[in-house]
Amino acid sequence: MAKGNNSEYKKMIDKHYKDLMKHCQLHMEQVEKTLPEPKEDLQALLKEKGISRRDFVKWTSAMTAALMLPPIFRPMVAKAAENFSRLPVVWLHFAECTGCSEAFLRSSFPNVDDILLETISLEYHETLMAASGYQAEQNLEKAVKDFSGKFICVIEGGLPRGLNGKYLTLGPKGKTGIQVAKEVATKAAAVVCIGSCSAYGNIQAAAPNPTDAVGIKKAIGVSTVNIAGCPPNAVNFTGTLLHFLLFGALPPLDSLGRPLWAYGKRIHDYCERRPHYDASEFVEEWGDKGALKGWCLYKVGCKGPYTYANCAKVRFNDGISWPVMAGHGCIGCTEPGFWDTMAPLEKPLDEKTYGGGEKTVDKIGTVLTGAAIAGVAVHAVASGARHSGGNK
Ligand code: FSX
Ligand code: SF4
Ligand code: F3S
Repeated sequence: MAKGNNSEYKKMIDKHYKDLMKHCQLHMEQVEKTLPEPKEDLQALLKEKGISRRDFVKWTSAMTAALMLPPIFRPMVAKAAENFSRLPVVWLHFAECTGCSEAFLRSSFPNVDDILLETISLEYHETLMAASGYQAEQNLEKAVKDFSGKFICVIEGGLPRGLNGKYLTLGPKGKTGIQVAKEVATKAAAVVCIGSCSAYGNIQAAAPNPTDAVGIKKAIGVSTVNIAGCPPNAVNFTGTLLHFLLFGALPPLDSLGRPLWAYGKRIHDYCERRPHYDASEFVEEWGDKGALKGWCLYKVGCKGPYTYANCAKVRFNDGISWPVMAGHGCIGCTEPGFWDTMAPLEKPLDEKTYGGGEKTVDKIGTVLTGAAIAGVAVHAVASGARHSGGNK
């Protein structure tokens, strides 16, 4: 690029981030005026849990970078974290295993993300609340009325459409999941699908899908942001809510409704076993010499080359490990329909259908990753003007 063009480009980027910062500041002032006072004092809670100021600063830097924002946004990310407990959340459960809630809540050594989740202002959460029956239903109605247009509707689980939705009924009036989802989601500021079940139907929707289960968007036609994974990573959820607190909108999404900052690259792109893949060093069967040496799991079914997610980067259980590190290939749990499309889970995909094999796999991956990167570039230019969210 010529020198003149370079400085034009720099000017354009500087202006973009200046505008974005202004937008962020205005929005955060609005948050302080319109949303309830924080229910928790984050700094006090961090201290109580043994997280130092230094660790918190490190976390805000990492989160700012993960959200693809320049370092000047770090203090704003810290502020948004302090405002986390202002955001009213209604958390619904439909057809699923509740593994998503479990994954988020079972942390023996909580990090900042886990503590943020502890502070979340849950107006309604069937697994955690004490109320049941009519009282629970009243709580839900009250939360939706009191915070209409302001609350985040978080949904775990897909919706069965068979028998007019009657495969899944809830509450004392026996409403179908579809009815409840419509009543609540249409009044929310944003709908966040936690897990591949609410995002795409997942295990309930696996062939032969006897209840005609589908994801929320397909079932009721609302835009959703999909924190895919079975279960997904808590970091991808907290980051998405922080983005909402910073800008009043969801982050840029890929064509499947997944935030690009978390799902913009393949498992295969970040994987620590990748040098072995490149050197054609494969585990041929479980427990062989290659397995002991930590070689690539492609030949025992790893679907990392076809799967978009940041598991290798953020890991699970306080950053301790992730599936491939633990010795099993990725089964593609962030992709729609993976129980069917990625099967058999412990064998490579059919070469004829998917163009598998060591060389073609990488070619396909590079093309897909190129598309994801193009999406990010568009965000850098367009997001200042258009902070709308949801997969349309
Ligand atoms: Fe689904 Fe979550 Fe898998 Fe389970 O709620 S994404 S079956 S971990 O629990 O929805
Ligand atoms: Fe890692 Fe799987 Fe890719 Fe091998 S095929 S490098 S194990 S993601
Ligand atoms: Fe799922 Fe693969 Fe990550 S199975 S948890 S996307 S490594």
